[in-house]
Amino acid sequence: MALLLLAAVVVALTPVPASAQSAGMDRADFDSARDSFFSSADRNGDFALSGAELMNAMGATDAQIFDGDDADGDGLCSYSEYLDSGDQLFHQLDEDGDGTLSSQELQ
Ligand SMILES: [Ca+2]
Ligand SMILES: [Ca+2]
Repeated sequence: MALLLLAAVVVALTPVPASAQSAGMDRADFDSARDSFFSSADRNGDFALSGAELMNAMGATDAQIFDGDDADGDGLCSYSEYLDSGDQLFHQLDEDGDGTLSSQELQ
């Protein structure tokens, strides 16, 4: 499960104007949302997210890096692992495969 990415998408949707939200989110919106989540979460700038950085970013008291976000099992979600799990998440969410996440698909 790419819960990390799902959280990023939800966070990114919050400031979107109602009109854009009802139209959904295309791949470019999704990519920019996940990039901005990653750069704000990566406090030490090593292009990898640790459990502690995730806790900060998600405002959680307990957070783990999930298997889907840490493919090589080193305990860090690197930027390339983050991108891979983002690709999987996008395809999972895009149920009709039109390349856009509608507001229904995001719920
Ligand atoms: Ca890793
Ligand atoms: Ca779609």
